Amino acid sequence: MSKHQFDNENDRYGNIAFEIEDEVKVKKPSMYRVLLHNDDYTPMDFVTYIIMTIFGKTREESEYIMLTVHTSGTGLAGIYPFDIAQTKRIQVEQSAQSNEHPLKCTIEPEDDENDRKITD
Ligand code: TYC
Repeated sequence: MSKHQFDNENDRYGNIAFEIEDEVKVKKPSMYRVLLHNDDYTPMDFVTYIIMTIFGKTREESEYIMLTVHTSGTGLAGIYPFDIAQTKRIQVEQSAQSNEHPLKCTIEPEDDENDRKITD
C-alpha cells in the first residue's frame, strides 16, 4: 500500500499517519520609523552620542542625522520592528531625562496607509 493511502488515517498497525507541511508561511513584521525631534536645549554632542550608542551609527552618520534634525526639525534614526523601535524610543527618552535634556523621540509606522503617531 502506498504512503498516501495511510495519510490522516490509522495504518494497519494502528499508527496515525500525518501529512507534514513542509512550507511554513512567515509574514514580514511591520516596520516602524524612529524619529528624533529638534529642540533648543539638548546639546548637539549629546544627540550625536545617543544616535551612535542607541542606533549603532558611526560618528559621521550620527553627526549628519543630528544636523538634519537641527536644521529641518526631525530626522530618521532607524527603522525597526515595533518592539525594537519602541525600546529604542524609551532608551532615548530615559537617557535624555536622566541628563535633564528635553530631547524627544517618536515612532511611526513605515507604511503611510496607517499613519498613526505613537508616543506612549
Ligand atoms: N537644536 C539643538 C541645539 O542647537 C541640537 C539638537 C539636535 C537638539 C537634534 C535635538 O534632536 C535634536 N543645541
